[in-house]
Amino acid sequence: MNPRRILLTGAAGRLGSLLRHSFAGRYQLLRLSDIVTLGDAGKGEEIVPCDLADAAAVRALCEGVDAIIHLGGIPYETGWPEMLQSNIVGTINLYEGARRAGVDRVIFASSNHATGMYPNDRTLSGESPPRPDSRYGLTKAIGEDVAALYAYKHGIRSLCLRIGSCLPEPDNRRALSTWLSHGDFVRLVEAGLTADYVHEIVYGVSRNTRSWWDNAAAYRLGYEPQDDAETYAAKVETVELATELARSYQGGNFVPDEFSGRK
Ligand code: NAI
Ligand code: 15L
Repeated sequence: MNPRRILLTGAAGRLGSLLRHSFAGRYQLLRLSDIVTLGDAGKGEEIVPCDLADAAAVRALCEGVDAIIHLGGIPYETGWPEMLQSNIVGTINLYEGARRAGVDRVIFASSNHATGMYPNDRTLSGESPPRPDSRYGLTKAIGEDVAALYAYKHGIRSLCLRIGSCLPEPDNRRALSTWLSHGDFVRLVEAGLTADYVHEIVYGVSRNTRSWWDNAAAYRLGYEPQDDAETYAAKVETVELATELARSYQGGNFVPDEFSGRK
């Protein structure tokens, strides 16, 4: 299926702006939503401001689209109340809105921080159970389960992307493993918009030589990454994270923050 009407949440953010730019003029409708300002609507765009924590508003937001790319939420560690509202309640509202509106598919921006407490010498896949490194990572693990509920019980195709580090270039040694180039991010979302699946969890990562993640499931969906962080190795290999804990676990700097466990 080729969706024609797409809702993009978190559209004002870093990744949302990237997709807005890449998708401009390519779909019958690109509905852009965020709690912060999005500027003027371009051709084929519709701007619908919305707080994801507002169930009624999210229900209306989901009406009349075929596919949703759900990027909206807080992308860093903060307190429970904010995490609960924007990331957990927000994602539940989004899937419930999608169900009521009969939306075909949702692509959910999960994060590598859902599995950040695995050490760097482990190779993971989308089937690896969560080991969140933070409240933030836990909200993403919960989002993956919300996606499973609505996929298997309500028939909404759900693709969860455990995104690594989506940056113009890798900026440190860790990112040589976790980098997702901007071009590959767009390619991964494009694959998710057309592929056939029920519920899949894959990593959002480029074809990095040093990747910690086996992304065969994403390749089966048609994702063909074209970039490898190794191209930048000479530039960033010596740029190390500050602590031993951050260097040892996949979650990097999220791990030492508030850490009180076994070293
Ligand atoms: P961002 O912070 O630039 O964009 C997120 C957007 O969500 C913001 O524009 C914000 O206003 C909006 N938002 C926050 N709370 C909201 C609410 N209650 N209602 C409506 N909108 C709300 O973050 P970025 O980097 O673009 O990330 C997009 C998504 O991808 C996030 O869900 C993030 O957790 C995930 N992700 C991003 C990674 C990256 O490398 N940038 C890595 C892993 C996951
Ligand atoms: C994330 O989930 C964050 O949203 C992003 O800002 C980066 O920290 C990224 O993970 C990462 O792990 O590099």
